[in-house]
Amino acid sequence: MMSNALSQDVVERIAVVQGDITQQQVDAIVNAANESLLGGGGVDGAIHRAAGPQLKQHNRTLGGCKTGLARSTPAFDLEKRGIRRIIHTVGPVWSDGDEDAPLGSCRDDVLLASCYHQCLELSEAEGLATVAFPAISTGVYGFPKHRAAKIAISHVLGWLAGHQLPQKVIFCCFSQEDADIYRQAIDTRQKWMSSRRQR
Ligand code: AR6
Repeated sequence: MMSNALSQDVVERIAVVQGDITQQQVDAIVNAANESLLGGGGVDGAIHRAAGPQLKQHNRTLGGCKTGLARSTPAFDLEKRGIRRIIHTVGPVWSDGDEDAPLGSCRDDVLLASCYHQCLELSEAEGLATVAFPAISTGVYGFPKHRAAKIAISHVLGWLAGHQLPQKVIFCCFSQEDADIYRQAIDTRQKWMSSRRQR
């Protein structure tokens, strides 16, 4: 998915912010949901509270969502804040593999990358220009944070290199520590890209 020809323009289409995803000024927010799509704790709980009870009522009609897939819904009460859609995706539960194994070598990596891919595809199909992602699977689902950030960044940059939409992707981290992990991963990626360009 990653292209060696990634340009600075693509890197400028991503941003890291620290905060509550329900407060972001974007067209769509991604929810780290569970397979029921009926709400839970963490970011899922925050999004359901902010969107209001209609979201749960609507999601009852969807019949759930498998791990690695995504579903788009209206944003209900969040529309007042300018958010048009909520894209619900179900990340993998980290299955205690070797967190230092090469990236992409375990099923959980593939499923997590699939979550990003599905959300980006839906964003493009729905004409959404700005999308905010939480750090999917890195809370209750226990995915190692650095590993998840590398997968998220690599996959999103790869997508943006080949697609006009979304125009901008925000990685919305709840804690400063998580935001630093993303910034460090982007920095490492940029250094790697410029070293390849100089060869
Ligand atoms: N805004 C942005 N990020 C947040 C927010 C928020 N308001 N609240 C938490 N986070 P988690 P998972 C961060 O556990 O690991 C739910 O119960 C949090 O700090 O929400 O994919 C679902 O129903 C962490 O970095 O999602 C599922 O059962 C990240 O969001 C299960 O948890 C993800 O943490 C999904 O687990």
